[in-house]
Amino acid sequence: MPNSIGSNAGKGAATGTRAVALVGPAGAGKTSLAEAMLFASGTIDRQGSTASGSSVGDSSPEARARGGSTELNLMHFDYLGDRFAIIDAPGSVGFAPDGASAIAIADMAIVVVDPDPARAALAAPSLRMLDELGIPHMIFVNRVDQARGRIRDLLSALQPMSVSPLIARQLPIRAKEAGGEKVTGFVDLALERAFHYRPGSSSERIDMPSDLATREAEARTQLLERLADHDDALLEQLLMDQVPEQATIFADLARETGENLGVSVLFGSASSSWGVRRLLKALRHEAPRPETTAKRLSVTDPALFAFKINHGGAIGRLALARVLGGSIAEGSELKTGDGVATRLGALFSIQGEKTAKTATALAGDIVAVAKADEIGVGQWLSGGTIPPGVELAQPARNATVAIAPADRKDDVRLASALARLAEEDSALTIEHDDASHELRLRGVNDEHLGLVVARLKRRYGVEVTSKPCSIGYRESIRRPVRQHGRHKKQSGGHGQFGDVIIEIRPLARGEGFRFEDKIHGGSIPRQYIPAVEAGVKDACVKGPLGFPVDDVAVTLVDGSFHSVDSSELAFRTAGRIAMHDALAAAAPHLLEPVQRLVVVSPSSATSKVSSTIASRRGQMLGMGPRDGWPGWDRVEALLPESELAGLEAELRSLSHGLATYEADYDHLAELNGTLAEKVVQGRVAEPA
Ligand SMILES: Nc1nc2c(ncn2[C@@H]2O[C@H](COP(=O)(O)OP(=O)(O)OP(=O)(O)O)[C@@H](O)[C@H]2O)c(=O)[nH]1
Ligand SMILES: [Mg+2]
Repeated sequence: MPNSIGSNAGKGAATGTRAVALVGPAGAGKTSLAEAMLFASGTIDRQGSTASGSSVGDSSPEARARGGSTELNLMHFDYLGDRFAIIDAPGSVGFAPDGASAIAIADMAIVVVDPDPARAALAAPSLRMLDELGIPHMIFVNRVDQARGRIRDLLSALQPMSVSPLIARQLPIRAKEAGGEKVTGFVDLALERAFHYRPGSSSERIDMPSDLATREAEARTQLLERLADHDDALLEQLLMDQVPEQATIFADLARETGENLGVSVLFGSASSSWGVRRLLKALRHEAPRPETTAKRLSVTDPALFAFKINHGGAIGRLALARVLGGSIAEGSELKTGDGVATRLGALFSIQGEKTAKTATALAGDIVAVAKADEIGVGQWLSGGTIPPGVELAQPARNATVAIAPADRKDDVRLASALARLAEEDSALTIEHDDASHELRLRGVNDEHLGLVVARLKRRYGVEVTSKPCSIGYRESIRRPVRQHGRHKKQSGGHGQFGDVIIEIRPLARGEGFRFEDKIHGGSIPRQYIPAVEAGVKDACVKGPLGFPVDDVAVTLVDGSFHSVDSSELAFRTAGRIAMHDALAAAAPHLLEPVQRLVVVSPSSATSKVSSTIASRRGQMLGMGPRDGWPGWDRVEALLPESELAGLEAELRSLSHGLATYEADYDHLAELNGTLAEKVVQGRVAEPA
């Protein structure tokens, strides 16, 4: 049945659903490849495209509008009796964290890359992540319909990014055409067969092109020698000049992938359906089975791993999860690692935006679980032993924005909508800033926060205004001052009288606020002294430049009182007046927060990174190779917080989208001159 969700019945039961994650740089063609796989397997009867908005994946209005994935896509297909789940992860940095937990529990991954060797570096983060998590993977070089460079050069550029050796599985067949050469087919080096691409259908077997004979023999020898590194019997055969069995080669290839000994490289074109059936066959024979993954993740009893919470569909809150170690049914009693018991609600299988009810989930299946409010992201649930936790790197959250509902009536709705969005989006956090009273969203980058705002509006009907978060400026003083402050009011009946003399002086950076009382001889009765301190602090909330005051010592040295009219309130007011005037006379100056910044980038971009840091008033602390990342550097610097605005986008644009940073508050530093004047003027212009 076209466009429907295949049933589990009778299929996959023997082998279990294998989950294959599609990862790699933004726009490489992952969602297109998923579509091509659904089409090649006969799951859909027409191949849609992400560009025209007709693909099974990227069905959310946000993804359609962007022309690229904004969230994880899940699909299923059956191919020649084997069942597969596709986990199509967004490549764009702002949305990539949405796929991270799901990738971690996949049986294997396919890194989809562009054929241009100049863009090879874009695959580094994906290859790195898979190696670190120990997830078996292959590489699919997409867009060979447009390839101009040599696949060999691409492989040489990719190899340093991979721990295991790359294994070229195919050789391109090229034909001359106007303006250069074009890939028209491939030689399968394991099968020793040549194929000619036919757009939209399976490739046609052709005779081995005679001009390729030498190249083919060379490339096949390379392939076999690679395999012989881990197969002594094969090595012996090669040394004796014997031709190995096809079955040996395929078994070895499966072992290379399954045990992370080598990374097979296949190529094709997702949008033209080239090489997709070849890839599916490789998956059938070589993708590790869910039992292997259960072992990798130390799963011993039937268990469910929740990798995402979804509020976006019609059914309400759904926990998206993978079943490993056995089957699980609707109504099963399971426990979380904390011992909380939960009864599973209805189970659904997923095909893009469509869901269909299913009673049982078999080992390997990916399902959505309804009414499971106890299930959170990253949790295992099981009736038996709970498997160990899955460790994931936290995404760097480099963007913040202050938001407010456009309509005050939406205050409550905004809070509940944000809670849901944050639950489903692990990279989003919501903060209330006490000093500025701002409601802040923190996320990966501006693009990510833009998506959050778009989702708020579409899903929950809440429109918000957003503005940059205010910077935590402060102020201090430069010189000591002695100041008299008096509050005196005579308005019939009781009057008010408070009179103080204070001395203030600057403290070293970071010492904060200090108050000392040096009253002798009772010029101010003891019970009023805390009120004076409170008044002094009142004046520090907003100093003469408009910001909280820091690093100042205040000594109360003298004063006078009135036996009837003095009160705590009167002394508090006198303290405030004295401090207010003292600060204004003590040469106030501005302090700005400075962050400690760590940038990682490909070495080719490092010098540009340093000049960007310098042009943003940064101070370099150090530069050197990034640990464990050949060809990458790590730059450490101090940078004023106000200079972080737009840094993320600038770093990406100068590094093909690869450089990222992490920043943390370090200290406050003096800010003078025109920059300081601008900040103070801006503060004066702000509404009170
Ligand atoms: N010429 C050509 N274009 C392709 C091919 N595969 C995909 N495209 C186009 O490349 C663009 C991006 O494809 P997607 O499948 O959305 O890329 P993606 O990897 O899913 O991107 P993200 O979701 O943003 O990470 C679309 O316009 C596709 O039509 C291909 O083999 N050849
Ligand atoms: Mg995509």
